[in-house]
Amino acid sequence: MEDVVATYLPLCRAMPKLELHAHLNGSVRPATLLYDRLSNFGEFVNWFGGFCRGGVFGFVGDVWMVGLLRCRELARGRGEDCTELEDILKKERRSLPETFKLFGLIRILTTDHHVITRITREVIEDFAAENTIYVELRTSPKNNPAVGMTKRSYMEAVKAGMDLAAPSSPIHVRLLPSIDRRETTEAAMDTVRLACELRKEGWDIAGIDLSGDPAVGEWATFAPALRFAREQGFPLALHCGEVRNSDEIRSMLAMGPERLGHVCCLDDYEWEVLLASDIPVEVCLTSNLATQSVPSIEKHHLAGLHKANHPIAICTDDTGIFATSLSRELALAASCLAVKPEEVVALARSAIDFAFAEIPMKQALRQIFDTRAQTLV
Ligand code: 6MZ
Repeated sequence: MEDVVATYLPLCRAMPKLELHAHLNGSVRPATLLYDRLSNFGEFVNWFGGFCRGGVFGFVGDVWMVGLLRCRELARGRGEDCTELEDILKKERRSLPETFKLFGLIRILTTDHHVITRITREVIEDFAAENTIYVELRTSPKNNPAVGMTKRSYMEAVKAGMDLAAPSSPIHVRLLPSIDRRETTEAAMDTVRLACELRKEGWDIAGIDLSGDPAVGEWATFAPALRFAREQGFPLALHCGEVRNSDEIRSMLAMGPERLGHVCCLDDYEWEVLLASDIPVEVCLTSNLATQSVPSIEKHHLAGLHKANHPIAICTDDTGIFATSLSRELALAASCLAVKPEEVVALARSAIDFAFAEIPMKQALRQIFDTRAQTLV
């Protein structure tokens, strides 16, 4: 399989792409989490360049560096956690509970506003570097009184990272605030209220996501916030069926969200309802394999969705923790489906149809996509 993936990779790297399912903290560079020498040196050069240029750049560089030093302090102060983090990161496959343990460990290192700004910038730069032209970046706004963080200040730190990345990264980035399944109804409502406020202030909020450990939380807890989000005009992207939970899967299908993520563990009836619904599915192959939500790539439901002509978008989920990229996910999908190069391009292009964007933005994306893809196949 890897040989076949390799044959598709050059095309998939060169192709313009859209990412519709990427979690900020799951897409963090492992080098940034673990602070290897290269990354520190790169950051130093970055800072020094800014310092020498002086003015605003110097100031931004200084702020950055202070954040970085505090980060290192965090990593050093939690040596034990970092070792565990490194060990879990090294594994090619890990169960869902282990994956969520990993998210908890990452969270310990990414509490600071400066770190959130830095990882946002890096994640955007990484997507832009592989020719991604549009990304809907999800993240759950977090309160953390210990560092004076509120859900709003968390989102402002994310926005600062977007602004820093913007001059060097030709990519359209939009935000999808996430409701975390661990949250109470009130906390989930707070996230939707914040999304409303930010949108009113002119932020580009694409919609609302529901994510988090699928073993935690009840549909009845977050459904009111999802309904409220919908009343406010936000499209919904729900993580669905990462584990067997028939009541929840059926409630989600009945709600008819604008997109569903994963849909790995549906029974025959739910599968039929999904196919009849035409709800686009965000397919995250490496993630599903790594977390053992599917038994093997050969048994992944991507082939079934494709055969049924069901709308799909190939996505990464968490590039950092699953050591993947959007190019690789598309190459993997192309290998599974054994499609021709022009069909791979069509698959990537079809994500425009399922983006949470208005018609003019979709038209602009099609134009950019077609201009950049015309010489490829
Ligand atoms: C469910 C996931 C996920 O929000 O802190 N997250 N939720 N299933 C998945 N597939 C394996 N991958 C990521 O990003 C990290 C958070 O995104 C959710 C989890 O809640 C994780 O803690 P943010 O930026």
